[in-house]
Amino acid sequence: MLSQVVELIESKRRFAITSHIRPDGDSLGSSLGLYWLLRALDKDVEVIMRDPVPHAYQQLPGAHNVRVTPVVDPTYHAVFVIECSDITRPGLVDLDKQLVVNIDHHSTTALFGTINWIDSTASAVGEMIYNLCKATGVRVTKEIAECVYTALITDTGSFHYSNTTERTFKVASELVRTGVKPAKTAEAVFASYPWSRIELMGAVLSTAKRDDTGRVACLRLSMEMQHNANASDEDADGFVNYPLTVGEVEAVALLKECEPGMYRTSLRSKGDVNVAKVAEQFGGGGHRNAAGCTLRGNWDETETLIVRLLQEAVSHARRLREITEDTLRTESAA
Ligand SMILES: [Mn+2]
Repeated sequence: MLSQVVELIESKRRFAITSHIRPDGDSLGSSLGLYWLLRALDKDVEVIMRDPVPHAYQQLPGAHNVRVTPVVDPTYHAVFVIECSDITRPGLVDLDKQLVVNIDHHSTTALFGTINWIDSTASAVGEMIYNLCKATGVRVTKEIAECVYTALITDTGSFHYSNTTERTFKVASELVRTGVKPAKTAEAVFASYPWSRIELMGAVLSTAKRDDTGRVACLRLSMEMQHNANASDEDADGFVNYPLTVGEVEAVALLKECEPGMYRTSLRSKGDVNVAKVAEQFGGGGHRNAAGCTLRGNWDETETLIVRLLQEAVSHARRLREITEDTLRTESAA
């Protein structure tokens, strides 16, 4: 919990920070935000990642200091692991030999750390890093603010998703007061794509299909499409959200072929439709409205299966809604 993290920071001095493979806005924004926080306390600290910083986040303060390595150096007092579901997610050899501090806002995380600070009410780990500034008495500098703000806008979909709360806006407001320029940061993050993304988007969106109800949609991304577009893995980030921009669509799956017969599957939904429950059936996890898992089989049978499970999730949410409405009607009639 938070008090243990504060105590550890106060009592030790040599730290590393890491996050999952293919780091995103929250993992990098939070890691670098924590980096600047620890620097402000005169600690020895470095950010280590297995994968390089994607283009969209290279403007973050400290991004050029991220050390890309597949192995953890054995001389740290503790390693902070940011938003990882388990200890293998950073993809770092010998991480399990370190004193690990697990910091996450996903309630599905395994409690793999010696210290586990999990806050599922936080919109992003970035929000937790902001709270850590307050708890350690570190002033929120412009560097910290830019890192945390990037974490917030990426994990909340620019304040669109259901994890956006009053507190998210309060934190964002203070970050802007500290000197963050929202338009400039948004442009750096969201208008930095290569053309290969447009080509890949065309191929992926051409596979879009809806079920008979119009409430469940599915997209495919094959290895061949990725190869033809000369696209990187991160080029497809966010594609899964496009079908949700259609009013009736309540749940979406994007099947990404990572080897023949194996699909890294992203699930998204609106409102009460719980896709984390669907992902968990296949050893995956996430939030109610955003989750992921790995599926195996041929394209058609895998798509049929996931569409059926999403249809069930949509019907389940509808039934719950009807029961609640009935109860409310009965209560108001009584
Ligand atoms: Mn996150």
